Amino acid sequence: MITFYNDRHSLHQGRVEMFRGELVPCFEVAARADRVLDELRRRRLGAIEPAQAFDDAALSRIHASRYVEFLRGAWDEWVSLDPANARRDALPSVWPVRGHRSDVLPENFAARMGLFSFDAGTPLTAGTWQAARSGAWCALSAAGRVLAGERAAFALTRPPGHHAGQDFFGGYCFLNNAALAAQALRDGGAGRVAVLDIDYHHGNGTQCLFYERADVFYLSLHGDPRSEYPFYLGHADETGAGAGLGFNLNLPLPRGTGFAAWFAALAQALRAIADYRADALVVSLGVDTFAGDPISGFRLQSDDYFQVGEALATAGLPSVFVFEGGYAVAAVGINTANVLEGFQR
Ligand code: SP5
Ligand code: ZN
Repeated sequence: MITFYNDRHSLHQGRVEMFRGELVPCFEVAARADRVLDELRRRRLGAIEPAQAFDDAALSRIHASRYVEFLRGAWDEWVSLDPANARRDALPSVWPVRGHRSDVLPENFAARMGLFSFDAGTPLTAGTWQAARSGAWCALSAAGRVLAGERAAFALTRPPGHHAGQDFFGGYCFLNNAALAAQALRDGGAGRVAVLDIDYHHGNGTQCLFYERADVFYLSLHGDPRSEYPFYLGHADETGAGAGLGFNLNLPLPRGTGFAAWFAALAQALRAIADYRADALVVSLGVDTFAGDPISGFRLQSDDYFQVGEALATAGLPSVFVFEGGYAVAAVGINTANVLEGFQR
């Protein structure tokens, strides 16, 4: 399988995220992508290429222009507030809630940070924009290669994407790489695209983007949002709206779920994709379902991921894999490569 590797990912280096009233070291670190790259090379799983470049208009198929503009200039604005900010991550600390206005763009930088985000766990750093943009290019390049006839392609990038929405960042995500890939597949001629999200966390950004659309079916297996991040979306009764009614499937699972129950839910999602008669598949490939993940609660073992890949291949669809979460750094390369190797068996 061809991999598009984001060779600028390490320009995004968060120092700290807010957790229980404290700033703690980031879980989403550059070594994650490095370990996956190492493992793909070691196993010779296929060609590894850098992305081709796209202009920012390509991002506007998914993201709001004022959000893209904000991200592009955010770091310089942050440093212009105080030169000492160059040594600090930018984190939001104020947000609009129900009844507040989002139509008036605040002049104040902190107020705009909050308008365009939903948590204080997602630091914006000096190279965040460059890294995220070049990651989006990986997803677009992978979609392009699949449209050109490749069976499958992998976008190996960080920061991840599935929590990012049309105009918000959060959950370590800024640009929604999987959504960009899905839209590129649609724009390139795929009539119906399924986005299957197997990250531990519900992809609230992706769900929001496609909730009222019938041409992109979002399906997700994740920790039950009643107790797990991102909390406010991902329940089983969210089935789509308007033209998209019936084209959103959430399969929340309790913390502690092991492989057998998780795999049964995967089989259910794959049956729904077959019934939908999708033309192409995007997989939001998070491996934070691993038993050793430091921030998650499922119990998958490294060898289980081979079967995950084999099951995904049974869909028989042109497929774009997009790297999402997975924070057990020592195992993230093995687990991710096991999925891709299983897919190719
Ligand atoms: C892409 C992705 O997987 N994003 C996940 C974002 C999760 N952010 C909240 C993390 C909460 C950290 N909890 C620490 C528990 C330490 N025992
Ligand atoms: Zn996750």
